[in-house]
Amino acid sequence: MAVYDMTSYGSSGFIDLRSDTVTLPTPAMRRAMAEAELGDDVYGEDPTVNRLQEMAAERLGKEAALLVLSGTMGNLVSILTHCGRGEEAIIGERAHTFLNEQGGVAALGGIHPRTLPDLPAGTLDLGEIEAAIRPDNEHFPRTRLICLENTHNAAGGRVLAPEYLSTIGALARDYGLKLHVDGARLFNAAVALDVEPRTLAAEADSLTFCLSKGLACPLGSVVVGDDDFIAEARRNRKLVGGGMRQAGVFAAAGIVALEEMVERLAEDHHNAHRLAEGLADVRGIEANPTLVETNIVFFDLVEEKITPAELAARLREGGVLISAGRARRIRLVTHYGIEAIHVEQTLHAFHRIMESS
Ligand code: TLP
Repeated sequence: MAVYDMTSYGSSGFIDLRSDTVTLPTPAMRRAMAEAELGDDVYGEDPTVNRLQEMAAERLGKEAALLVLSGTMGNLVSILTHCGRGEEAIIGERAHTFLNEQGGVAALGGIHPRTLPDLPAGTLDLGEIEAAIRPDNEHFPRTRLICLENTHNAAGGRVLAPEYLSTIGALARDYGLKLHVDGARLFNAAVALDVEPRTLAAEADSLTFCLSKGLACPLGSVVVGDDDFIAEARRNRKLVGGGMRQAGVFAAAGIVALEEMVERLAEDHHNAHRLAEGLADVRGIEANPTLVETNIVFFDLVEEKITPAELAARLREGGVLISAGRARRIRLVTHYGIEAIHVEQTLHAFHRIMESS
């Protein structure tokens, strides 16, 4: 059920499937933002930020939490906190932190990423991780960290289950390593698996989740961990310019998100599944609905007479926005702002374009 009024939702008027980052704050968020009690958060005195951090720590089953500006900042600050210069982090070669964060951990932290192939389910192979852990030898960087992503964006929003996370957590402990989870869409994973978010955070020494994706806040992510980790992460947040003052203006939206926006993610997952099902019937397109676990759908444009850019341009004329570069594998994302009717309209536009090409 929609909790917003489409006439006042967004300004583009498009069915925007480029990302769940395009979501706009709900009316309740806007009200909470306008009315938020504020203070200087560098002094730790913003009551709204403090409340959001307490709620987040509690929901994720950790001692403490830290509000940051973005998922990228949350991952950077976390990895800087775990690893020193010249130390190594094991990470998937299609992980957002490796692919899409400008190599910030190397550029700003001198941290050496050791990449491994991500498996189709968004996991890293246990044996490959173990083989990548460096022995103590002066030739090698020291391995400090394993990074996972849940849900895994480039794998198509696949979820990492608690059993897998336990196995990797145990491996990390055996070797004295830390585990960081990029949980930009952790709440999508929790809803899809029907588990408490804390179950998916239990093995992580640090975890970042985003408020500004499916949860529809205008900005913000939260890092959770134990008290010592968060104290150090707070220093690193300041180092990268992320010390904020009256940040309660957007933390207030985060509180509404945690209270009101989590359960409705199931609707996005349902819409994504229906979208993939419909796309599987479109000529010139291959899609597999059985792989859709959350709000991300990938499809392959196998019809060679049309390029991804042409498809995007023609969909745009039909009122649908998608992100398409050169790759014939294209991502669509459902979110607060996409209703069942928009999925049907999108499928209609696909049929029209592909059947005339
Ligand atoms: N992902 C964005 C783009 O950067 C690709 C998107 O549209 O999906 N971790 C994961 C798994 C992400 O998907 C993203 C954003 C981030 C971290 C970074 O979050 P922000 O954009 O808040 O820095």
